[in-house]
Amino acid sequence: MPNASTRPKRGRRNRRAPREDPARNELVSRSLESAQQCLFNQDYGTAFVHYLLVLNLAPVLKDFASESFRFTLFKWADELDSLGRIQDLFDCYEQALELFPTDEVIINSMGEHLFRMGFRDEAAGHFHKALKLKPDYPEAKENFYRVANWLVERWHFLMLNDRKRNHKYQQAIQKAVEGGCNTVLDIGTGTGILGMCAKKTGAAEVYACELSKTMYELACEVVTANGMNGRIKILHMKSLEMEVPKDIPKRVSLVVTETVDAGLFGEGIIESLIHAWNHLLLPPQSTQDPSTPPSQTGRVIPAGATVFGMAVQCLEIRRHHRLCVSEVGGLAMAAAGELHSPVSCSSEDDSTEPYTTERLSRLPGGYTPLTEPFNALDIDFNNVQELEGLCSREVSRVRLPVTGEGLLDALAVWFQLHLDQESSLSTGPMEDTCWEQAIYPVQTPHNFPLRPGDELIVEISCRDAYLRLCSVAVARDGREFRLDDCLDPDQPRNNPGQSGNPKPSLNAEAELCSALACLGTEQSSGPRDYTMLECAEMALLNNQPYHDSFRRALAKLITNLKDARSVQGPSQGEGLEVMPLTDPPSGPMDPGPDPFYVLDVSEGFSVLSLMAASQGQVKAYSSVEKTQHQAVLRRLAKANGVPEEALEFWLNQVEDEQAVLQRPSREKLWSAIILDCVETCGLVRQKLMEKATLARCLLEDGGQIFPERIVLYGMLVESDSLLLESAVQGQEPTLGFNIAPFINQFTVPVHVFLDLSTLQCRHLSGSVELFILDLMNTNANYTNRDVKVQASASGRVTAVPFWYQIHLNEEISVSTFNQDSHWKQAAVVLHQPLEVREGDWVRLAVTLQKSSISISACIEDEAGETGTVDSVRESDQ
Ligand code: 44T
Repeated sequence: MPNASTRPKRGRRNRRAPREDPARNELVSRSLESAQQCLFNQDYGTAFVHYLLVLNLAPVLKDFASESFRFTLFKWADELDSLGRIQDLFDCYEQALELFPTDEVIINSMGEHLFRMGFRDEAAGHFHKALKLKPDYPEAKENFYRVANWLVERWHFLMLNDRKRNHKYQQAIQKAVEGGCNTVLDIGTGTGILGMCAKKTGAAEVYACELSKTMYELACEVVTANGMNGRIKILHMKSLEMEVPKDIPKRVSLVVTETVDAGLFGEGIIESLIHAWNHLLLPPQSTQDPSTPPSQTGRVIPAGATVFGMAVQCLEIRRHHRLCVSEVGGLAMAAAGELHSPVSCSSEDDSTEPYTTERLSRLPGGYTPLTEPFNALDIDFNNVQELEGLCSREVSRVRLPVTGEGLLDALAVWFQLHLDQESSLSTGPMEDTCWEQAIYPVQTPHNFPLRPGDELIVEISCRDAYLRLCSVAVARDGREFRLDDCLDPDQPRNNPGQSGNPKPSLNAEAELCSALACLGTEQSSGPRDYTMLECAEMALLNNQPYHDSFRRALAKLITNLKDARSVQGPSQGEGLEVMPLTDPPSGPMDPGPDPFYVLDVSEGFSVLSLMAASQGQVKAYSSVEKTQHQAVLRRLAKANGVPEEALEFWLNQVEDEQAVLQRPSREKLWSAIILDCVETCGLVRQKLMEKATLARCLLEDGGQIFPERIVLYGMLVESDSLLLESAVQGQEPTLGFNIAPFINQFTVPVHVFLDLSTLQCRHLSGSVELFILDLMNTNANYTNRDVKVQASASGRVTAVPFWYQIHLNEEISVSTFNQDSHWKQAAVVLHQPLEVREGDWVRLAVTLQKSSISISACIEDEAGETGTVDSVRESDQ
């Protein structure tokens, strides 16, 4: 295979013996022929080698062969990928890029492979490069926007826009530096802001470390742009890897850090500070000898934190973490067994997180406090013994008086960060803060209503450096009822006398009885068996209107198809009660009517295939992949009287070569194909239209794709909060530093995972149809559309949130914007706000390229025409 080292020689030979070399020409043309033949035979590996040879020997053919070469490369790369030959895969891309160094398609595709393999930074670099080469290249744009969110998380913008927070940190640092702490280390510097504060206030030496490559590079750019290059030493490493004198010459007198997440410890601050105290900081000020000057002692900003918790009832949290319905789309759910979200503080399972995060004040439907906020923990970051002892501390139990009535859905947690003795920041739900709160959901499947007079017993511990809060029991009428069966029953209790009594009191009310019927008191059988569903999968399963719509639409289709068959005359075995659910070519035993074939290609866990199978005379194919999820569907099938053979998991058969393509075989085609068209985040699924085109070719006459059509709706809004998380706002420098232009390179125009019902915004128009995607007739689709919308109020249009009406058939549709939805909404944030007056007509130019939407907005003049340059106020994204 030619490689870089052979090229100079080729170059020299080319000069001496150019084109007419007949032997070479012969080789080129034979290789080209072989390449084409191999391509035709789908032998991509050999085709690729031939193409490499051809194009290295005859670069003039590059234009002619580039398309086939790329095609071959991508096919071969996919094969190498599935074979796990990762090094070979990247070698192929390197070779391809030697031939086509500025080919944005190859660069972008290599980025996609890198991304899939978890090399996000490198992937982002490729997408960025592809985009620079071709700024309107939709795939690269979409990819870059997707990774930008990962690389520079949105909270960076929120934090930099939070002036109160910036000033408090600045003041605390200034006071410490002026008080004598003159050597500083900024752990997790992000954009470099706290390190720059320390330098500006006169610290002699400032060091900063940052583990993210993108953020490290950004910090270097920012520090240079602010004239501090060489005056702050930035290291691309995790603080835990830093050593004195290898990375910094000597121990520092001040560590500043904001490596805290909504749950305080999730960014590893405990570990980082223990390490810093042991290896990077000067010894702390001793209480015996408080006269040691600050320059010779160590301290940390923030100095400590107080963690608060509160029990809440919240339907929105509940429906994302546990099953709330007993029936879904006509299927009884009891047989599903226990279903959990992957958020659990009691589980030992590595795939679970102890908490998730939400901004409580913006949760749709709100929340009801069931207890007063309680103090869960106090921690002193300047006391290394306390930090070290945290994880070995006994589990502490607190008894909280219940003050509100309702179901216990979660413990919400927030904290006060004490920057120093005088100043602190709070992340509480009642504050005007950009912070989210940590949510520890309760996953017990029982509905146990708490009421004033009860006591909630919560255990607080610190394991794997995470703070864990677990509601374990409720005390009522002198008895304790366990909430968490996952506790080890063999472990001694603090008060075995009470909780050891297995019998609940006899005078309990009906409500309590039913709740207790399923509540183990002490006879818990140890860790229960449960199946894990992602939060969005859980919310989907709880979405009854969605499943009911599908049930009706499927029933209607099957009825129509049955009618059509009866008009066409009886087919083999028609009318028999028993349906044959063996594969169609199953031979002479096949007595019943042909089943209808339904394929569900939804991503993740979906019961739609089972719902289809439960219609009778249907053979359904599910795309559910996880063995545990398949087991749930099998259990549900059995319990709901669906014959085992009526439901198949086609992904199980992929290895069985052609199995997928053969089904349904004979002349049969699919009666229905269910496509999962909108992602939970609020975007159209990638490659949806390609899938629809393919699906349409596989349908029988009268068959249907679900959904058949999607209509995109949007509205004009003025939302400052969307702006705050999309870019550093305003012309003013951040704390006097020039940061915005650098971080704002990572601004993305489309925001996802929004809750439009609670988004802080003013509506400046009603909702308007933006776009139609016709899945049954993909040729009818367009990529651009101009939409006129009239402003219903004056204001600044900063964004166009959008959502979908998903039409299953002519009559039945579901919206991605309603309170039961498992979907969130998305919004295009305009590059520049557009001033509108009530009654103005705004023209939105909507583009949907691939699955990425872009919208630009401008005012139309009174005649309804787009105005002249002067009269048009224009904004695009
Ligand atoms: N998010 C807050 C968490 N790092 C902030 O790479 C608040 C979330 C949030 N570098 C909504 C609102 C808000 N050594 O760039 C990151 C990270 C880096 C380290 C070197 C270490 N030991 C670490 C640990 C982390 O520090 C930076 C900041 S972490 C802050 C997390 C507005 N949602």
